[in-house]
Amino acid sequence: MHKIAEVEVQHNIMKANKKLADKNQNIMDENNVFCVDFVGAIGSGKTSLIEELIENMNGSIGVIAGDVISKFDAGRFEKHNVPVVGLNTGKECHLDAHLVEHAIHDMALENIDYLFIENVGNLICPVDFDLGSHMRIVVISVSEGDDTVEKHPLIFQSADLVIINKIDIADAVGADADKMVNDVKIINSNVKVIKTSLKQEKGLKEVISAIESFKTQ
Ligand SMILES: Nc1nc2c(ncn2[C@@H]2O[C@H](COP(=O)(O)OP(=O)(O)OP(=O)(O)O)[C@@H](O)[C@H]2O)c(=O)[nH]1
Ligand SMILES: [Mg+2]
Repeated sequence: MHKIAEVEVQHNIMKANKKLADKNQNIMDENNVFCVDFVGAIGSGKTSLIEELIENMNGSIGVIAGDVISKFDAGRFEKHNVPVVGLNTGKECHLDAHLVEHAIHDMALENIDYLFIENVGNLICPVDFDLGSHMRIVVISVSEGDDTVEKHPLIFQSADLVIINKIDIADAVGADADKMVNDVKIINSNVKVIKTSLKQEKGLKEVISAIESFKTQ
């Protein structure tokens, strides 16, 4: 009995979240804003990637920086002179559509072309929580180990683009980045996978083209 009740509550939460996510996407569509949700492992390079995109993409970008308690990432984005809304989740390990709804009210959507949302670093909790974004990018790095994809298949099923970052240190950590690419393809054969080194500026142009072409699809 206890288990059935749990399943029902979870089902209702997901239904309510999806309704709010659809509402968020409508607001973004009305303002011609293309929204990307960046999820991925802790420390894999989500903030670094968004910082590079801010500096190198055409179009104006606003950022929602999700974090558990700190304001570190929001502070990093502010240094690039873009509008930033910080979102603290407290004990929660992911953003949800309700939190994002509050953040988009604080963002001047009419002044931006792209809204980038950095989710809390985690490969498990964000899987089912649609935020209303048009595209989800999953960022992992070789330093999590080259079995990361096999261990966390669900997040890769939800991805529109997968980035395997820090290839500059693959040998040092004994990781095979090509194995990680193959593992993603087994889980989600249609998704594009790009290997990057944000430290050595490798793969960034490919990421920008992938976002731009997804936007025009
Ligand atoms: N060697 C190497 N280090 C990188 C690369 N990209 C990012 N880093 C470093 O990895 C660390 C974490 O990068 P962040 O961009 O803060 O990662 P994050 O995913 O935003 O981290 P959280 O928000 O804490 O989950 C920083 O010290 C970066 O300088 C890369 O391509 N190669
Ligand atoms: Mg970050």
